[in-house]
Amino acid sequence: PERLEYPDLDDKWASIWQANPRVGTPTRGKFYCLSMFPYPSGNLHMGHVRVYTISDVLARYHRLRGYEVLHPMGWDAFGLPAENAAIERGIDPKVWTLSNIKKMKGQMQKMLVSFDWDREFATCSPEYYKHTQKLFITLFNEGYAYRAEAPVNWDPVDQTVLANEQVDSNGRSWRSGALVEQKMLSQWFFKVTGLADELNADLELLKGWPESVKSMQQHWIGKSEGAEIIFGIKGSEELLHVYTTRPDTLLGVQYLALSATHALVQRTVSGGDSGVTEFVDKMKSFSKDSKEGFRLNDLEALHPLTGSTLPIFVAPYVLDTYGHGAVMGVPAHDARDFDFWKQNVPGEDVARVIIPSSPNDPEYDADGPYTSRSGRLASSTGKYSGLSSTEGAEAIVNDLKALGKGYKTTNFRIRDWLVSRQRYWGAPIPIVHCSSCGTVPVPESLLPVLLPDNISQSGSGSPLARDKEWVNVSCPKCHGSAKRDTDTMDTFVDSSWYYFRYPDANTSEIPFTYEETSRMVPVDLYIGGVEHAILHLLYSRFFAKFFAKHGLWSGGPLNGEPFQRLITQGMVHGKTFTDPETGRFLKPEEVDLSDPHKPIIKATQLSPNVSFEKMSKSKYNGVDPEDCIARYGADATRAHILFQAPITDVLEWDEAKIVGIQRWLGRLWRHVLTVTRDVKASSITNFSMPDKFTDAELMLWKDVQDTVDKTTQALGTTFTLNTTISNYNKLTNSIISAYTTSQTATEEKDEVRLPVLLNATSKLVKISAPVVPATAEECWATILESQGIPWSSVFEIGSWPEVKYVQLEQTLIPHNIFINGKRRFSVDLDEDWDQDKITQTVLATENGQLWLVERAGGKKIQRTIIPKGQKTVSFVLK
Ligand code: ANZ
Ligand code: ZN
Repeated sequence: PERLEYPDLDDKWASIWQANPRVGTPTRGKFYCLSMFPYPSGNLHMGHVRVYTISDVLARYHRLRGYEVLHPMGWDAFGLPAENAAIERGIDPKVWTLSNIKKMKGQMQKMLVSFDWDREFATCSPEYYKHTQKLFITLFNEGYAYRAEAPVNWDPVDQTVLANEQVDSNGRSWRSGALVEQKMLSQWFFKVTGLADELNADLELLKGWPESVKSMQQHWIGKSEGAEIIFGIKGSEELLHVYTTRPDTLLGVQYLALSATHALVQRTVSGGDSGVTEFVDKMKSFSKDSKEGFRLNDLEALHPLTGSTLPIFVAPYVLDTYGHGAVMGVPAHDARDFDFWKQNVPGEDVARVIIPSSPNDPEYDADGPYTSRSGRLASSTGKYSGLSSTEGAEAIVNDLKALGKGYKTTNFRIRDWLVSRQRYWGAPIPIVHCSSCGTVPVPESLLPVLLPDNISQSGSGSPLARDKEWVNVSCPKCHGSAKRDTDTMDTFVDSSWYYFRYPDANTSEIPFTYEETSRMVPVDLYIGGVEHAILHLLYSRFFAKFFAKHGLWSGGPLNGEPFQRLITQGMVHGKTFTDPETGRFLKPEEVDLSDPHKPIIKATQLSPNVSFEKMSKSKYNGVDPEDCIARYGADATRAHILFQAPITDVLEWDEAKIVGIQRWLGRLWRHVLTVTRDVKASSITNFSMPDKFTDAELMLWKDVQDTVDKTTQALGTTFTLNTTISNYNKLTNSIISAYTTSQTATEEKDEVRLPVLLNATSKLVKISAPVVPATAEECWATILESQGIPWSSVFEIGSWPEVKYVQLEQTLIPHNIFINGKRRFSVDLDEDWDQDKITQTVLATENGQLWLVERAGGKKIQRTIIPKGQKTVSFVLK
């Protein structure tokens, strides 16, 4: 056809690909290309289109390059929205989820994404969650899963536990509107802290991760080196442990502060001290920055070195989840402690124990705390006087250690992972509670613990607890009557190990085999949203490291790290029209877009304000990928998405600009038609390259090689996918113009012979194929057919062109040499050489010596001008 019709062409090739296995044999090793699997919400959005386009282009490229590519897709299919749909619309979560998956899979196929569908799975299928449960039991057996009391959001009206997302910003239930309470429940935790040190240290191995993501992980883990110091309590045997990063300030401690949940405070409360009780109650509404405090009047702490007595406070700024929930207060050297002291003990002195090392330390402030670590210990510290902070800390900790009152230690901000959810749509925790045997894991042979069907969506407590038949079981150990655990697992558990499943997606007995996993993991390239920069990646790293430690896989070259290289793609923003008079967001149908560069508000004939913002229903700026593909085809949509921005930047989706891509595809196709018609009309049977190129052929050859080289870099190394589209465009233009010039050439040197033209055209088609697969296949098929070669796919594994400049290097092009504006002589030069090499070569010729030295009259080369593609060199002598 003269014109390619989209999306018909997409459908044509999608079905041919489906019917034909991939051809070719990998020669280069494996490439595991993974994009984060989606939650099956029901519809792909532009963000999905962007990630899957990126991963598909890179997967297709690596196959062409000869890698064994794993490019799988699945569904993160458990979670709250399915349950909400069930509650609100009475649809079975399973039915809702599966129909969403079907729809989204269809949309992905319309995008022409080449996923390995034979490895697809949904985390909500029993074949998958059986293994999630098995891994839970492995963690449990190794001491990495344990039960402890933790608070949950409790809706007192519905008598049910709420997820954080179900509590609004006023602390009310989304459903009943009741004020949500905190209630303590016994729940399951994974011991992430057990691997915190490695999770922190091994960030260093992740050279292919964005620095920003690594630093977010590092901050979340929050490793801190310090000391544990033990204070006494006057008149009691009891001890108070505090964690500090500044033992060097120990002699400046003026008080201790405790969190409300600290055992000592709790005891004072139960002892009936109404003052504390009232304060602790009030504290719930204080912010963490508040410097309020309440002094425990009956108690005094004893300093471990001096034995002096110190007041003890309850204070909201002390976190109950960090260290021991206790702080040694050093007003002189900590900003929070300083403020607290000024507010709660006004008029009292501040004991400075660290002084600046140099008199004009800019950090020193005579009226505030001195928090620098580069000072030294003041004379008031006696034997420690004059030591630097580091030396002082060490000396003090050593002395404490000798006294049994302290030691060096490391602390982490990260907490263990609470995985229990009191929800229905998740993997049931495979545990049975027996009154005689305690906590008993369900034996492997009885997995999966299936989710019961037809759970009533209303009623109190955990949904699973409502099904008495399901709950009551016999104990796997003693066969007495026992009860199932009625919690399900956090969906982050499902997504923390899914990429281990793909290499072996059809093994049914075990989650994954050691051999195949160790061969394929780590993932070579992981692409996904930056919103997963912390939890998902951290939990995944925890699982991968745990698996490596327990011999489930080799751990690979990065000490059990699962993801070698990580790309976080930017957001897609939508074109947003606002009424300049009212500031109202305008619906697309309110704007006349017949001139895409000059939109007009239909009602007022004014120009709307145009901006790009996060897509949302209220701004009427959303784009439906399915619409877009139906209108422009998958190729143009994919190319447009890549072309508009570097992959990590925000992408401003402006459909008006897609015509640029359409024009390119049109030009490419028309050119292929022209060349192949010439091929058919010619009598040539041998299309191999000639021994010697004409000048025009040489130029074209070089352009092709340059573009292959740049594309290889962009798709294989730098992932600068936006640059490839303009390179394809430029090469298309060069080829077309070489062809046109050749048609009217009068001299042999301007001719481009058909075999060379065909070769250049095929290479262009080949290197564009990862981005515009349907168009490339159509062009490729047409090229093969014109030569009478039977069809085979453009995507043959390993068929990416190698860069070959050989022919070019043998032949230099004559360049006219101008000196101060006059043409003097000519030298054969390579255009690729840099200015230095060109100058040296010219100078080395007889003419060069004559004109640039002997006849230069003592003048020197001031400037050298080498205009691209004009075969001239101009020297300016002065
Ligand atoms: C005395 C001191 C003196 C401190 C000084 C700092 C400066 P990072 O670095 O984040 O680990 N701290 C300890 N437990 C706390 C808790 N539960 N809630 C709030 N703060 C707590 O922080 C360690 C520092 O945070 C510790 O060092 C302690 O204050 C405080 F000039 O001890 B420091
Ligand atoms: Zn039992």
